Amino acid sequence: MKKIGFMMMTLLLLTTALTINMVWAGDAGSLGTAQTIDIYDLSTWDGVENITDATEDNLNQTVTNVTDITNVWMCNNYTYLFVRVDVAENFTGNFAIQLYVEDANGTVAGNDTLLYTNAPDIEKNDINATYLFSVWSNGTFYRYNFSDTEWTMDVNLTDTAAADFNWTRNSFVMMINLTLLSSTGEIYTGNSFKFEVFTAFEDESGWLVADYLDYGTYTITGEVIPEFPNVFLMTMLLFFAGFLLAATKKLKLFR
Ligand SMILES: [Ca+2]
Ligand SMILES: [Ca+2]
Repeated sequence: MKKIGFMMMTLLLLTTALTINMVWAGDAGSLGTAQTIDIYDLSTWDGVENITDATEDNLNQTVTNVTDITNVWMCNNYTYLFVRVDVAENFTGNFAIQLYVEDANGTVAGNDTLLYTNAPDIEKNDINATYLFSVWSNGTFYRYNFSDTEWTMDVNLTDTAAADFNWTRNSFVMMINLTLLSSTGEIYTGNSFKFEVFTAFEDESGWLVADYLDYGTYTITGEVIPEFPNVFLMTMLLFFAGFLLAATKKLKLFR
């Protein structure tokens, strides 16, 4: 009897160990939290999970820790995806924060090409990225899509309500309308996509990738774009009202 107990205990421990180790190479983790963020208030991130990136793993060592990613946070509410990138030191100089994502609708294939490829140790993206959201320290914010053989700017997000960003010391926050993540413009709870976050820095040779968070997976969580259910509800109510009217007429309740 003792033997069986011991065997079961060993099996349980083995299973636990295997489960913990079942993270594929490159996969940094999974996120999915429904929460509304004020991009100007970091305390609104309380309770949101994040993924830790190694410190001092900057690919280009001439670049300071300004671009050394330490933590990546992600959550969504019914309209926006919120992304927060923490770095080791206060952002200064010319930098870029870049979010590569797969099509949240899962229909349009992307590519593993990077916009900035001249970093010494990285040539390719781990994921099949369809969209790239890039913000530069000069205030420009663009969405790119991968068409044919290259990344093409397709939406200028700089002065639109569809997206916004803010950075405070070493935390960078961006918000992106959920429809911008999907090739059909439609997105639902449970849709998931792989993402990667890169930081880039400009020196005399041009833009260089400085650090990246190897891919993670994000799952859209909570109620999404409530305009759709409301329209559905209104239609159903109208239909029901019409049905009631027809029924009462037929029953000659109205004379
Ligand atoms: Ca890092
Ligand atoms: Ca890294």
